[in-house]
Amino acid sequence: MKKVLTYGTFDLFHLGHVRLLERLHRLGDKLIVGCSTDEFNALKGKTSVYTYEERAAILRACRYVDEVIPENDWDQKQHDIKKYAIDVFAMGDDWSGKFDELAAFTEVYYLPRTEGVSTTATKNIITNAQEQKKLQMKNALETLRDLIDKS
Ligand code: C2G
Repeated sequence: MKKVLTYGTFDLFHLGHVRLLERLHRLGDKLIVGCSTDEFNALKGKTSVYTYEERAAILRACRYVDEVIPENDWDQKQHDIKKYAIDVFAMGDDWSGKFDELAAFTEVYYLPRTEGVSTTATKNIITNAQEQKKLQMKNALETLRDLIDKS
């Protein structure tokens, strides 16, 4: 059984995550995903909308994921590769070259990211929609105020 390992925050699960996990799933027979804990996210300088439990549950619901483990720190990869007898470690290529030292223990790949989608972009879409709504409400109130002044 060929086992594949990857890590990430996977907040606001989107098509970029799905496409990566699908390709990783195709690289072997079992895909294990190290999901960054909330504490490790803080170390990465990231805050996520969904908690670790929520992000891990969403990952477990993904057809391409066989097991989810917590990612607590930068240094657990080598240990996990041995513990789970990993054959392939892979990440999106925004990490290209960052984990080459793991080639001493397993195959290492960096797969092209899916362009045009990201957790940050998803957050911006929601923020922009909220700003748009506020503007519409403000305009409606001004129109109403004008009507009242004229009546
Ligand atoms: N990804 C992708 N395409 C996107 C967005 C993300 O292929 N449009 C990939 C990233 O390259 C990464 C994975 O999806 O391999 C998870 O991305 P993040 O949740 O942003 O994880 P990250 O913060 O990169 O954490 O120790 C490794 C870190 O935990 C990786």
